[in-house]
Formats: sequence, structure tokens, C-alpha cells
Amino acid sequence: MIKRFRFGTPLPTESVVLDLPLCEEAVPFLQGTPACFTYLLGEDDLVFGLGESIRGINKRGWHYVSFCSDDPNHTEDKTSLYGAHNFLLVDGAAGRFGLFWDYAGRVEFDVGYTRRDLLQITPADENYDLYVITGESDVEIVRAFRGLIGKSYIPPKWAFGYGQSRWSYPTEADVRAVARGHRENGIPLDSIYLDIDYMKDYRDFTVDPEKFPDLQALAAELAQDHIHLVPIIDAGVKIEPGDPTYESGKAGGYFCKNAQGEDFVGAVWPGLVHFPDFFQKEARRWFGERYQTLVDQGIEGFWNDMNEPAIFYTPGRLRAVLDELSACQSIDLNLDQFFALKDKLLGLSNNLEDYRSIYHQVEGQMVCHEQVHNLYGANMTRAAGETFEALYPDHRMLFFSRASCIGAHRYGGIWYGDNQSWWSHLAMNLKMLPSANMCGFLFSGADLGGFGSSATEDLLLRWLQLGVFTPLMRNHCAMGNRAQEAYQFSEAPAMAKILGIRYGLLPYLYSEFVKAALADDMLFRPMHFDYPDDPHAAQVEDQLMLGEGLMIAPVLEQNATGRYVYLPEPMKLIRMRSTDDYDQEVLPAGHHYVPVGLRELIFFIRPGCVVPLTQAAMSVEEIDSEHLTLLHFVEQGTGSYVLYDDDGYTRDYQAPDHYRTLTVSV
Ligand code: MIG
Repeated sequence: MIKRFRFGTPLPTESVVLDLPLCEEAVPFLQGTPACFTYLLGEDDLVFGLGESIRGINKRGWHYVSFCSDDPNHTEDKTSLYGAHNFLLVDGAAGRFGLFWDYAGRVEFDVGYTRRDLLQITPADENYDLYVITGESDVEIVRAFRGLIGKSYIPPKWAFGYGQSRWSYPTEADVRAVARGHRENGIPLDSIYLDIDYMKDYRDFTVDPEKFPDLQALAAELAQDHIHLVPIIDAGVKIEPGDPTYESGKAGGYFCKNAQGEDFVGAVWPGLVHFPDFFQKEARRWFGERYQTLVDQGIEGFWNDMNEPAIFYTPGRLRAVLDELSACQSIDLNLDQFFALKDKLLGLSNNLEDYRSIYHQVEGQMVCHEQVHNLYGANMTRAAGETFEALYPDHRMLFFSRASCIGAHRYGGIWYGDNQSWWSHLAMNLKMLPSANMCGFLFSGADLGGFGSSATEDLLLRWLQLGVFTPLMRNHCAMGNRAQEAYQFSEAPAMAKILGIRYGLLPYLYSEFVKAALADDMLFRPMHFDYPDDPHAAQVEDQLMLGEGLMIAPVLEQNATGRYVYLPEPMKLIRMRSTDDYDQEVLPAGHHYVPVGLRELIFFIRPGCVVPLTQAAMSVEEIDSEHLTLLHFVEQGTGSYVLYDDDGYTRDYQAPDHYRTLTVSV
């Protein structure tokens, strides 16, 4: 059951798809006022949700701030990442309920940080809708919430293949070398990502004619090998007279304004830019149609970056700081002055004052960016998503974004931004998956191997072993670090086999993904969701339930040759080195130490469940989905599995001639 409460006069967010009547009664469970609601947590109460954020699956013990932030240091002391996902689920002795703050400004969620037993939610203003969702179980509450916010985005099937990315592969020759490196080493690959250097002067929707003289021919050549090129699109549009995106944006009045009503100016990679005002429907259509220039060259997927939006500086603020600096030349700085100056320099980027001086047109009224900050990136994804739905009703496109807000899950996926090649970030990747799923983001994943810092080969191997299961499976790495393509490592043969397992399991993974999307379910669930009465399951932070029949428990520690696993019920352990080299063992319920060699991955099958497996393949296109082996844990009676499959492109998932279900029984 969902109850909707309205406070003040909210701005439209379009995060939800159901128009529920407003409740006049008091908000259940919560104390306080719209300015700050509180809830007293019981000692063992669990709190889930908040999508893309740091720390545990159980969010207790920290405070989180919904404010889309471009911050590449995802350390434990941070409060915001790139997404803002205002959904919480309290599962406690005195109540089980979901809460959704449908509000696009800043919200602070203090989940037992100030006081261990106090949940305290403080939005920046008092104009918003609050939804309170109750149900018989956590699974049911999430399903009801997902029904409220609308169906999750489903990418084309090829997007479930392995992708290789780097900041950057700056030339056509570099891209060819990546394709060759994979194919020559027998490493599966479905996509190569183009980072900002493919553009001419970092101008959106341009291609540098020297580095990529014929993108269309390159895309066609790679397509022969079933490899897709996926270019990046940044939010800022370079101020460059003559540039078609700039000119058409200017002519349409599609850019964000400043308080004086002029086009707002910020600096990002292209130098000085204007930011598209994605809050205007017409501007979304304009920007969405700009992607066409790349689609015409054979591109079928994009990633949207810098859309918090990231702002390196604004010219006015930079000028002021430079003036202050030069004024300092004639004086002896004391330490206070030195630190003040240093802070000013560091504070140039993503400055709150700058966000306060951006204005959007929301349904005809000028609205200050700060009030709707969290919707900016979401509306960028929506620009592409809704335009493409109109242009190509029969063709799914790959989209994912860095910044996001609930609602954007209908138009695209997300990746978790600039993580590091750290073991702790491998664990963080796992913990974020179920939280993102609760908030509708099924198609998501982290940069495998880690973006910043240099990955070791064991870290990459272990990370790929988790990546086998994440819908977005992309290895991405920042410039300046050790090369991170699988073929660069002496363990390349083992990596190829691990990646092969992804393709072997893809019929199951794709089937579970689409089924979850269509039924408003989660693909990854905390163990507590499936075993609510098991007190041990509630504590598990490093294992996840996956779809109907699997539990995953990847190795997350360096130099470990195994790990402890908790089984709430007997399960079948599958230990795989490749799709045709694995062993199986039934383990009783309880705690186990499970050996897992560096070149092996493990997963578990639940009682009565069947999981189809096929052979490894070099691309999704080449997967043999006709000859399936059935992994199962069926000891008595029968077990069956309904395998969903479709053409991988069209959107009518449930039209009879577009999909099939195969019921396999043991
Ligand atoms: O300021 O395009 O998160 O994936 O490689 C950095 C360069 C901009 C941040 C993205 C990252 C990407 C990088 N971008």
C-alpha cells in the first residue's frame, strides 16, 4: 500500500508514474515536520536503500546527502556520490515501510550517525511529496515502490557483453589495437568505449577528423566482429560560433540562464561552455536529436558524463580568485591567509554558489538550479531516452549516465563513477548493486578493475569474477595508470576463461534481468530479503541473491585463496574455471570456508532451482542459446526454469513473436 503526502507546493519532478490521491492524515511511522522527520530505530532494525552511495548494504551508522556530486574520491568519509536516490526501506521491530522523498533538491539522511538509534531526514526545503509504502515483506515493498516509479530501462542484449574502456583510446589505431588484443588472445568483447578524446576540441557530437578520419567505416569494420563503439557525451556544450550544437542550442534558447537571464557560462573539458537546459521539453528533444549525427555513423550506444553538472570553474569566480592571488604578491601571507587562499582555489570546482546562479525553465517558470539540482543528469539521460523511443520505436539503445535521480531509471542505466583500483572498492561495487536495484537502476555496474590508481592482476581477476554477474560489465581505467585491458596481463588466459563464463551464463542473466525489469523486481537482493527470519542472513554484507536461483559470494580480499560463506539453507556450490571446467558440491546450511583459487569463480544454486548454461562465446551475437546444459540443485521431485529470451533489440518485450520462454525441467 502506498500513501502520498504533499507538503507546500512541490516543483514537478516526474519521478513517479502513478498519480495517487493525496492523504490528509498524519504521516505514519514518522515524527516531526516536513522540515525534518525522525524515526526511532530499534537495536536490530535494518535500513536499506539510498541507491548509489558509499558504505554498507545496511545503511545504518552513517549520514548520506542526496546531492549529485562530481567527486572522484569515494572514501568512507564521503556523504554524496553522483546519484541521488531518495528511497529508504526500514525493516524493524516496530514497523516495516518504505519512504520516498520525491524532491530534487538536497536531502540529508542521517541514519544513526548523530545518534545510533535515530533516523533523521532533512530536506533543504518543505515543498515536496513524500510516499510511505507498506507491505508484507521487503520484496513486496520494493515491488510496490518500483510500480510507483515505472518500469526500468532494458538495454539491447549486446550491452550485456563485456566492454573495454579507457580514458582514452585517442585514435582509430588505438581502438583497432584494443579489438585485436582481445580477439587475438581469445578474450570475449562486445564493445569499446570512446572517451572524450574522440571529439574535436571536446565539442559534443563532433568527431576529430585526424584521429578518427572515418568513424562510420571503423564502426562497420568492428561490427563485422560484433564489437560496438560507445562514445561518451558530456553535458557542457562548447561556446564555439559555427559549431552546430552550439548554434542550434543558442537559436532555440535551450541553454541554462544566469540571474540576469543570459546564458550561464562555466568551464569544463571543452573550455567555456553553456549547459543545455534539460528541464525544457523542447531542449530535451533538441539535444536528443543531436545524438543522431553519431547514430547515422553506426553508433548504437552512449554514456553520458559530467552531468551533475561538473563545473571546473566559472570565469567570474576564477577572476576574483586570481585578483586576490595577485593582491597577495605584495604582502607576507600568514598561515590563515594561506589556507584561506588555498581553499578558495580548491573551491573553484563544483561550487555551490555557482549552482545557485544557474536557472532553468521548469514549465514556464525560472527555477534556481539548487532547487532541482539532482534532476539535471537525470533529464540529460531522459533527453536521449525519450527522443530515441520516438525516433526508433523498434530499436533499443544503450545508455547509461553518471549523474542520476529516481525516474531516470526508465530511460537508461548508471555506472558508479570514478572508483579506484582498491580492494575496498570491489566490495563497495557489490554492496551498491542491491541498493541501486531497489531504486530502479537494474542496468548498472562499476568500472571493473577500478578507474583511478593502478590495478594489480589479481585485483582485476577477482573484480571480473564479480563483473561476470553485473549487468553492465565494463573495464574502465583513467589515464596515467597501468594499462588495464585483460590482454595486458600474464593472467590473460585465465581472464579470458572467466569472461567466457559471463557468456555461458548470459541466457540466464539476461532472462533474469528482463524478468526483473518487467515484474518490478530486484535482480540483486540482500540476503535478508530472501531469508527474513534468519538473523545471520541479516548481517551478510558480502554475498547477494541473484535472480531466482543464484547466490553469489565473490572473493573480495587480496591474497585470499578462499572465503567464508554463510548458507541459510543447503545449496549447491559451483566452482568454475571455465564454462566446461567446473565442479559441484552440495553444502549443508551453515558457515563454510570455501576454497576459491585465483582463477576460479564460485556461485551457489538454491534448492529446487535450475540454471541454464551454454558455451563461452566471443560476443553476445555468437552465443549458442539452443544447446543448454542445466546446472541444478534438484535432488527430489522436479525443478524447472522459465527462460526468457528475445531478439535483443525490439521493445515489445511481451509481444508473442518477439520472445520465447523455454520451460526446462529436471
Ligand atoms: O573529469 O572523460 O567519470 O569515466 O573517463 C573527468 C574523462 C571526466 C569522468 C568520468 C570518467 C571519464 C572521465 N570523466
